Amino acid sequence: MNFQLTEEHLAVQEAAREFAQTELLPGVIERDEHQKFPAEQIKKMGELGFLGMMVDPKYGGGGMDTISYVLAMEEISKVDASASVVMSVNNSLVCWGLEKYGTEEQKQKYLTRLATGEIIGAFCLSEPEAGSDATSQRTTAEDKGDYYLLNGTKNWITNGSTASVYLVIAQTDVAKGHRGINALIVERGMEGFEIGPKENKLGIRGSDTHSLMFTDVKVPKENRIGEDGFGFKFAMSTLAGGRIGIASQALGIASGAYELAVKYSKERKAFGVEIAKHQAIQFKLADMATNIEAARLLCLQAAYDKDTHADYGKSGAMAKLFASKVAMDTTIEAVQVHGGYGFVKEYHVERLMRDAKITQIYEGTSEIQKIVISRELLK
Ligand code: COS
Repeated sequence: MNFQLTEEHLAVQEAAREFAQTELLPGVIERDEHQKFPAEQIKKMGELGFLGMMVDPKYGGGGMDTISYVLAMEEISKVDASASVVMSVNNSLVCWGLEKYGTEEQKQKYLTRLATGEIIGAFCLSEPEAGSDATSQRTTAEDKGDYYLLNGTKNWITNGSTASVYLVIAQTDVAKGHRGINALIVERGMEGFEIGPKENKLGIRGSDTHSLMFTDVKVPKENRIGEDGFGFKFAMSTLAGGRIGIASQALGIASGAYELAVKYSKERKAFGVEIAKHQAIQFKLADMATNIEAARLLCLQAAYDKDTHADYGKSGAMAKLFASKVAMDTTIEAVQVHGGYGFVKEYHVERLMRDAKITQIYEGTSEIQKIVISRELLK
């Protein structure tokens, strides 16, 4: 076993840290408050290669491994989880899904621009009545010969109004159940495709979350990903990797809050000494650091499994389940360490606490992760 990061890994980590501190930190509080999408920052992230990190360079990507991606996600998420969810969706759901399962034409047409961040993508599975129960798709993609007629509504779609390319999961043949589901590439601007109002969220408020409506949208057959009926497996397989991204996001939210708590506890005095000298604070920091280290190891394990072509369904689900709990627990404690200052926006930890919650919900709730893990255990 070798726990040593390579020179390349350390360089990626440093570049992400530098970017987060210099480009994302200024304005993060205001973007959260006003629900402002970090458009300029996302553009720069694309230019720096953070939006297509693992994509083959021949399609415009960085050709990096999943470990690099985890390290970068942690650094970006320490500061701005609204930016890191864009990064996670574009890298692990959209780019990875297209590179793994798309045709050469689809890759040339879409992946090359998505990997460089020239455009960003969205992944559209959730519906008003299909979140965890992902096979219950009400959105239909009726087979009309050389095109699909797409009708339905998708909910809570990250990059909802900023994406140019949407991977949409829809039911073609109800009788075939999950084997009758397809994944279609839908372009922004296709006739009948409407973007609904922006969600007013508890956390990741800078990210752009919308419902989407499709009314008789004609999607050409060549925009289907994989064979007819492959859509559900496409979604499951893609989400398995997506969970490593969200686990790393949760890890970053936790480590960001922890670093702020350490800093504050060395500055703030109570009863004549820095609060870091009180055991009540020391024990909190010890718990936070231990949990974060364990979450980081689970994230890196899942990334390593993916990079070595081992099965990463279970390790990715474990990483997400654990890291998202650590994010929640750590941010709550970081607010506590900050006392009254933790409750106001200027100190960042209340935002991180609000941001943490979504990591236990999206890309499979914690309860879904337990289903995935226990099924693997009992196979
Ligand atoms: N990769 C590839 N295929 C997979 C897979 C994976 N990781 N997981 C499941 N599949 C396949 C199965 O092999 C099965 O195919 P066959 O019937 O041809 O063998 C098919 O998908 C259905 O799998 P399963 O029977 O396990 O489906 P269930 O309906 O029991 O659902 C859960 C399984 C609950 C795990 C799934 O619905 C799920 O992950 N739900 C959460 C979805 C989610 O993350 N929603 C959030 C929205 S995105 S923000």
